[in-house]
This record gives sequence, C-alpha cells and structure tokens, in this order.
Amino acid sequence: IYITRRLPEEAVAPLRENYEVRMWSEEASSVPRDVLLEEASTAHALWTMLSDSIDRELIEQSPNLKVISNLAVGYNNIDIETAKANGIIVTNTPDVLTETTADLAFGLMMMTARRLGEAERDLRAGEWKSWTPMGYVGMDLYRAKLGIIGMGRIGEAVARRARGFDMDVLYHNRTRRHESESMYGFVYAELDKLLAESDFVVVLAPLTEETRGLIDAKALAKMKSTAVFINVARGEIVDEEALYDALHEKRIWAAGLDVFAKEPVSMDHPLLTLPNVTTLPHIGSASIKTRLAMMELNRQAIVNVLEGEEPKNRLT
Ligand code: 8YV
Repeated sequence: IYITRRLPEEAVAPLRENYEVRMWSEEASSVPRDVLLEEASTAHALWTMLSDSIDRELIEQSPNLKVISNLAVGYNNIDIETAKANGIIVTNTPDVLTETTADLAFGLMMMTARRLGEAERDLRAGEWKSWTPMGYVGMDLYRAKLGIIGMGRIGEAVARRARGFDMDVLYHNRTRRHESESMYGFVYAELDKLLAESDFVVVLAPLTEETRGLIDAKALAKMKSTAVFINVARGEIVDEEALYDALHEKRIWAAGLDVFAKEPVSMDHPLLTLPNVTTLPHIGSASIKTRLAMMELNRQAIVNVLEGEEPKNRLT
C-alpha cells in the first residue's frame, strides 16, 4: 500500500499489521511525480490526495494496482475512465465531510460579507486607531437571497443552514431536488436567473467538463453589483481572470475563495492583491473529526478491495 502524504499514525497503524505500507514522509510537501510513479509501479493499493495526478500514464504503468482510494469527495485528480478500463476500483469519501464543508462555506460567506479577515488583520497590525462610523461596513447575510450552484449533499447542507439566517434559497442543479423543494422551500432557478437575483452566489458543484469555466465573464456580468461570490468547490469552475476584472472594477462586491485553479496559490496571483477578496487555503473539510472519518473510509475501502470484498463509495 502506498500513501502519498504523511497521515497521522492512528489512521495508518491498522494497515501495518497485515500489509506492507509505504508513505511519503515529508509533512509539508506532496510526493514528487517520479517517486509516485516508482511507488505506484509496484503497489497493490494507492491512498491518494487531490494534489496527486492519477492519470493514464501512472495507471498504465502500475500493473499490480487494484484500488485507489482518494482522501476527498471530489476525484477530478483521477482518470476514472482509465482506472475503470484497467479494472481498478476507485473510492472517495462522501457524506462524512458534508456538514463540515457546509460550515466552512457559511463561515466564508460571513467572513467575506462582513469583512472579518480584513478587520482582524488590521487590528493585529495596530491599525485600530479609532472607531469610524463606516469602518468595515459590509453586507448582511440575514434575509439575503442565497443562490447555490450545485445542489448535491454539501449544497443542500448549506441551504439548510441558510434557513437559520432567514435567507431565501435559490438553487441550480442538473437534476431537480423535489423533496427539498417541498420540505424546505428551496426554489429551483435557471442559472441566469440565479445569477441575476442572488445576493450570495455559492459554487458547490463538482469539477467536470460541464462545470469547467462555468463562472466566466458572461456569468459574472449577470450578477448584481452588490453580490458576494463564494467558491468552496474547485478553482477551475471559475475563470479567475474574469473574476479579477469583475472584482477590480467593482462589478461584483466581493469574493470568498477556498479554492484556486492552481493550488497552493502563488503569492503573486492577481486575486490576492484585491481588498475585496477573502481567501482560505482549501480547508473545507478540515475538522479533526471529519478528516479522521475520511481516512477511516479510505482505509476500510483499501482493506475491503485487498481482501476481495466490496468497498463502500465505489466510483468504478
Ligand atoms: C479535500 C475536497 O478533502 O473532498 C474534497 O473534494 O476538496 C477536500 O475536502 C481536501 O482537499 C484534502 O484532499
């Protein structure tokens, strides 16, 4: 079994009893490509992260591989079709991270709309010289209209939280969620209508060929000048240059980003120069309980496949 990032020993130890486990040991870096290729070429199982590109080249030169278990619900880092064609089982970690990621989405909405990061940074920098009547004024969440693009498990968990803030919820999704429409009063909208009417536009869709670049200059132009845009899904869903222009020219009010097209984001990324951008380092699922639960799912799936049993959360 090869593990591509250093994981806590408690998550890995149960595997060591019955299997030969190798793990990339550097805490602060992801495994270099050449090491990953070398390790994968003899491994029966790979425990992978979003930062690993599990592509055709890797899969085709790893003849022993039976299972790839990804520490994420998203799996856009894995060539699923090639894995399938080679009889490799791929699994992910849905459900256990839903509520934690929805909490983060709400936190980022609050941070961005009420300028919390900026306010804290200024205080720590000694900039709190006096209170000013219009200092740090932002946008309200309560009774605002929330538009959710991608109404899967996490989207719905965000929408449920919004009820506590008396928000109206619009959603756009490939398929209608009739049950939550009638149970919670969430309203389906075509994308253009959602963009035009929402005070908060939150992206929670997976990265697919359909969603890549979905939020482009045209989509941003439809949004209100007072809108707050939030992305806790994948950076590539947004055209970052178009987002920069819209924010710079104040055609939308602010953006909160937990994700970027290229991660970790480079310090000279233009979006980081804007005062109306709030950023986080991709921490949607980062609670202790959730990360350990995700690891347990991965570990169990690897054992299941290696023992000839059916794993949960099978993607191929
Ligand atoms: C990842 C995520 O778990 O689950 C996903 O798809 O984006 C995060 O929760 C995190 O980036 C670790 O890979």
